[in-house]
Amino acid sequence: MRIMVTGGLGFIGSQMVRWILEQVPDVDILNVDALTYAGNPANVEEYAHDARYRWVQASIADRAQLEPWFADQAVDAVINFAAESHVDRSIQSGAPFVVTNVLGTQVLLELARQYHVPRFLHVSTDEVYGSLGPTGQFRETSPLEPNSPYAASKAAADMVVLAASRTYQQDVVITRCSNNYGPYQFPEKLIPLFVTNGLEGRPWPLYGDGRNVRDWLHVSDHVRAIWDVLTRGKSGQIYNIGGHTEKSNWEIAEDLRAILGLPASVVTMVSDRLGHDRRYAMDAQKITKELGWEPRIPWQQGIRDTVAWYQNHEDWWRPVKSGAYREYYRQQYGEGNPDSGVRNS
Ligand code: NAD
Ligand code: TDX
Repeated sequence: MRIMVTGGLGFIGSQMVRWILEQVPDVDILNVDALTYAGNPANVEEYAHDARYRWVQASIADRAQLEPWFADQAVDAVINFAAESHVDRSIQSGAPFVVTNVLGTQVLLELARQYHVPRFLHVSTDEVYGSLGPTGQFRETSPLEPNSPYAASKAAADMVVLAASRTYQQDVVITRCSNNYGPYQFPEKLIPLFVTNGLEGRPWPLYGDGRNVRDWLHVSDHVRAIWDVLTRGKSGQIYNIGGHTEKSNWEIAEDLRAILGLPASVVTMVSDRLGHDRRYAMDAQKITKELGWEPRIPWQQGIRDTVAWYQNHEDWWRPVKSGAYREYYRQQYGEGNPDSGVRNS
């Protein structure tokens, strides 16, 4: 079986590549990744010389670059992770989000249809549903009410995918997951930013009043859910994935402070993110009832292991934070997409 994974040099995509190569017999992977600022070949370096793995540097929005890979290889399934994924960057500059997340998904879908790929799994997010008040949960039938430019581009992509199912009966499935955490997450996102800042003796910028709530899931539970949906999900369906672990950003900071042994003064309240969604919470009963999936890694264990991973992998995150890794790969391969240049400190 040949699986095309897009965005497989990023945080979740690289975990998917690893999971498949470790768990699934007789499989090979074509990793289509443009190598933007968020893509890092070091995330899957143990497979660089594995005959079952191949990385193709291409943008999913570039039909001419992509088509030969569909034409030459019999692809059995596409898993589409490739995206511009950071909300703060989308607030600075939305156009790359529309190009990759919307146009890229459309181009990929068309090629998958043209070359008769039996299944297309699109990786979406809870952010497409918008923001909740203090109670309630998102269901698969909840309306799409995205607020950030990032979330709007992801919601548009979901519409494009569902339209392909309804118009052409293309075999597609969509997963919508809550916030992920774990190893190899780019240190612009809350948890790796705070952990690595803590290790560097730098402050933790907490947006607004720090009471915004997210539902956290370990990345390895997410990729196992994606595999379950890819192999056993019903065509044309959407599956919510969640961790049953709602935490305010303030609570996350408290948990990380306790693990790292840092004083309360590390937290610096800063101005709020524009249009900051207040709360996300997922009702994931459908995937549990239909496919038997449930999260396995409890928060307390997952977050301790994650902090330990960053403590033990300074060789990974220091070059990422300094930008040195980008210079190295840019010299070797060039770069797929322009970087909007936004940096967290
Ligand atoms: P990431 O930013 O870590 O990785 C994105 C990858 O996509 C990078 O390797 C990048 O080089 C690649 N890429 C970007 N533009 C591309 C293009 N035009 N063509 C080919 N490759 C391109 O993102 P992530 O956190 O791993 O998220 C992966 C997917 O999961 C995204 O679709 C995101 O919306 C979704 N998601 C993420 C979370 C989360 O908490 N991180 C939660 C739910 C859903
Ligand atoms: O420095 C920070 N300070 C802070 O208070 C950062 C980077 C974030 N935050 C807050 C904003 C959010 O309420 O922490 C929360 C989490 O922020 P992010 O890590 O940027 O994630 P979020 O905006 O929730 O989006 C993530 O989950 C859904 C992923 O980045 C998306 O790709 C995914 O779709």
